[in-house]
Amino acid sequence: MAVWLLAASLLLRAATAAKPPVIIVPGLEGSQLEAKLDKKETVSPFCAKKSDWFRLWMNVPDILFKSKCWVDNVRLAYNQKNNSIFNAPGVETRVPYWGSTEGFEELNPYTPAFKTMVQKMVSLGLEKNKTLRGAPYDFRYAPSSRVGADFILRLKELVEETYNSTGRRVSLVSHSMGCLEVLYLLNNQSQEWKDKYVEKWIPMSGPYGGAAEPMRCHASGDNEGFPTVSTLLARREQRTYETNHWLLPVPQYWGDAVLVSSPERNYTAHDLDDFFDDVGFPAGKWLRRRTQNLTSRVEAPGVDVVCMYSMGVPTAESFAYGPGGFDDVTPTIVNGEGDGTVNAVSLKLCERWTQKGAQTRSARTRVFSKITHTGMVTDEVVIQALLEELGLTAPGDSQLPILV
Ligand SMILES: *[C@@H]1O[C@H](CO)[C@@H](O)[C@H](O)[C@H]1NC(C)=O
Ligand SMILES: *[C@@H]1O[C@H](CO)[C@@H](O)[C@H](O)[C@H]1NC(C)=O
Ligand SMILES: *[C@@H]1O[C@H](CO)[C@@H](O)[C@H](O)[C@H]1NC(C)=O
Ligand SMILES: *[C@@H]1O[C@H](CO)[C@@H](O)[C@H](O)[C@H]1NC(C)=O
Ligand SMILES: *[C@@H]1O[C@H](CO)[C@@H](O)[C@H](O)[C@H]1NC(C)=O
Ligand SMILES: CC(=O)N[C@H]1CO[C@H](CO)[C@@H](O)[C@@H]1O
Repeated sequence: MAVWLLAASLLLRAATAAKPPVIIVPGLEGSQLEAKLDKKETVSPFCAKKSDWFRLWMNVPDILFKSKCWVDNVRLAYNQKNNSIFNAPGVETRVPYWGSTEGFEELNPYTPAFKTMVQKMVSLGLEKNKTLRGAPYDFRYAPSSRVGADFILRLKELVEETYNSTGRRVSLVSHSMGCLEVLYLLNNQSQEWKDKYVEKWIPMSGPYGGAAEPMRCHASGDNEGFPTVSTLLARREQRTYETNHWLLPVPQYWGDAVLVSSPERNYTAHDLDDFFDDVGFPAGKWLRRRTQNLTSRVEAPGVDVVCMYSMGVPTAESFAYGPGGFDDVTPTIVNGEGDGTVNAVSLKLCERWTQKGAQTRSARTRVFSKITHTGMVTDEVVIQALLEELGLTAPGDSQLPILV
């Protein structure tokens, strides 16, 4: 029996040694963030001025019961004069668990995210911190800022380091905005680099051409279901995220679709400057310019790619406002096709990588039905497909135990 087990475990090792290591890159609001405070002033006498490191994202009690303080800690500050973006005064932040999946398996003990996916990968022989790595990041910043650009550099180093330590090319798995981060990295590397280091990329639910939802965030705010947070307060936070500008609808793909309407005006993706003026946030014009050209061409990644996304979930595509303006109001939502968060027009853009001549390495898509945007990282069928694509299980193997 013991000999059997030993033989089996040696076999398993031999089998997994041959499998490429994996790096996971999560999406917007998908990594834990920590903060440390030393503030001169606060928005309310009940907010802490000073504190040691604590969990900022995702801290549900703070979001619910100290919303004002929380928003004033998590928001970014934009200086239009020198076009720079940074944390709110007196707030220092950090992203825990670099290189590991620890910081996004769950966002707090009640909000699991990549946990099931990671557990499956480990059960199939990947080893945490060795052949299974993670790239958590401060999702508020896009690569157009120093913080966001540093993340891209570190991600590149993590790919190289993982390749160096395993002797194998790396497979990248990304979700949602993580797909834009990886696309930005790959588009910025030489073909030699990609051929040397990257085995395969599996982007899941990528918003390649943006989404309609950020329009709502910038117009009136979205409290994302937190009942004690007013939309006005949520808007104060959401408008300042550099990434909520990166995720705006890209004009060349949205055409004349009306994204926001008011009794006075219809706004399409071509009218974003007027939109920002009219909703009372002119700085948005300059924030958008920072991020506008980062990934908007949706250039082929130049690595073997299997683009996964889902359709068939009603997805907000247009927000209608009444005569009361944009402050403290809830718009009427018109739904369209998509995954519940990202619109079809944007998800489907990766199809162009599969066209003849788009890239020399292989490109395919796998389209799922009626699985929500976040459901894509937890759904059993999707995870099974992912494990197959990573070469961790054979197609149709899901029901068989790996060993006895
Ligand atoms: C921009 O100005 C702010 C002060 O208003 C300063 O803290 C920041 O360092 C400046 N950024 C750059 C890149 O110069
Ligand atoms: C992996 O690394 C993280 C961060 O350094 C650490 O917290 C975690 O315990 C490590 N996990 C394993 C299984 O070694
Ligand atoms: C990986 O190894 C190469 C060649 O030895 C070296 O140049 C590079 O700096 C290493 N990269 C990392 C991130 O360790
Ligand atoms: C907005 O577009 C709709 C058609 O999509 C049109 O009926 C309406 O008159 C337009 N509103 C304004 C203010 O132009
Ligand atoms: C982005 O690219 C477009 C088209 O090439 C160009 O017209 C525009 O000036 C660029 N914007 C910025 C801010 O660089
Ligand atoms: C291959 C490539 O495009 N490299 C560029 C990546 O980005 C850095 C910094 O913006 C440039 O200096 C490189 O030329």
